[in-house]
Amino acid sequence: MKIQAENIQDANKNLLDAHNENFDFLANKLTKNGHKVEDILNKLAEFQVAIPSWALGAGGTRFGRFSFYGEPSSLEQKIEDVGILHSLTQTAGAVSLHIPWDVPEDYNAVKELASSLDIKFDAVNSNTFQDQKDAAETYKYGSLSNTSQAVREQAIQHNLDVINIGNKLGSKALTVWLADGSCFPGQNNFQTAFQNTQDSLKDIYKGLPDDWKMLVEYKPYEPNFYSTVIQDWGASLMLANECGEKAYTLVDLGHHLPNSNIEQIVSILQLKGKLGGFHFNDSKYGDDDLTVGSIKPYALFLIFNELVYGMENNPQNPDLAWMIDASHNVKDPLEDLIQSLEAIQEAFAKALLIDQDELKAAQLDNDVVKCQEILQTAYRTDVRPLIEKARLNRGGAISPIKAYRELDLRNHLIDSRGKHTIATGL
Ligand code: PSV
Ligand code: MN
Repeated sequence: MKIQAENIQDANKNLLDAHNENFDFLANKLTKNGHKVEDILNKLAEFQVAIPSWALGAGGTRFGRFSFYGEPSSLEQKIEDVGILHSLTQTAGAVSLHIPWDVPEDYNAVKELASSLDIKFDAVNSNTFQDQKDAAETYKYGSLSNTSQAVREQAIQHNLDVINIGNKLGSKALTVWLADGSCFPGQNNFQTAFQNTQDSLKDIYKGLPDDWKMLVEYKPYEPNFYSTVIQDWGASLMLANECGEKAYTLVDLGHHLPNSNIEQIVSILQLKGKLGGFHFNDSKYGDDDLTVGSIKPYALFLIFNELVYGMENNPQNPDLAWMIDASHNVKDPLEDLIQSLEAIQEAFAKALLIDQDELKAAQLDNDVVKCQEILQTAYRTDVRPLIEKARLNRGGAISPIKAYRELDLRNHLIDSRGKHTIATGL
């Protein structure tokens, strides 16, 4: 299903006058305060976030899964869903595939479909956290860290296969997230597990094409509840450094213990040129996989402040692979993703309003109050008209959620796909 430009224009009609009024008011105010509104709009338009192929269906929890029906049951349908998101928001111009959930059957057809919807293939994700049908070895006690060489070899080969699949689609990065760890003290030798992981990653790295990156994701707990082999950014950075210059750390917002200072982590990684990717979500307690910005929008803004600083001041750090990484059980996945995209754009736009020179001067003066005022003045600005304008300029919806509902898109998907389809994924 493809949304026509006229459908979006129709949905925009009733909102256009109010949008123009709000935008003019904000643009005047920002211009008077020395901001370059056109530059901000361009940066917002350029900022594209990958949608993970597994997030288009109901993710659920281990206690249950409640579908919104009409879920995509093939990779093509998943790409069509990303197409819907991208048409409405103009921000979801990439998809991040999880293998083996989404191995293409017809590469050319999949590539053509994606390019017709203006969607690129971002990082490909390997999966050694689940056993695959007919696999010779089990990952029950770990994959790249396993004490068995045969298991490690199977997991290494899987990652090489994923690189191969990504290569055929035009991806340029492999994300490795390991569930490896232990549930009970004494179960694992920490050093052996870490060393095995290091050696396995090096073997994968050898198969990485020259223009690719390897992104090493960390997570403190879950599914293992006592220890995780790559539990934090320090472990990830050590592994990346050992592998080589094409290996980077990937930060997932939800993969921190409560109250961790994530903005400081991303800042230092960028200084060292080692931040490769970022997964967006939100959480109240742990890796709760909630809609971006739904719990701690100020923390997200502070993270974006550092990301923007890094993007402007750290040429040693590469462009980042951005991806939403959240699960859905009580919301329509597409609506949830729209809300996440909106929250990301909002935090980004607010961070762009921070006058970095003024902040630097206040920091040099040790004017702590002024520093806080500068950040919070930006944070308190209602930037939604800017985001609307950036979308509108590219043919998107003023309000993607309203348009999605007005166009009755979920029901159209149910009509064309059926009610009880199930998307592969978690
Ligand atoms: C693990 O919790 C994770 O954040 C990794 O990025 C996975 O690829 C994704 O979620 C889906 O399991
Ligand atoms: Mn993640």
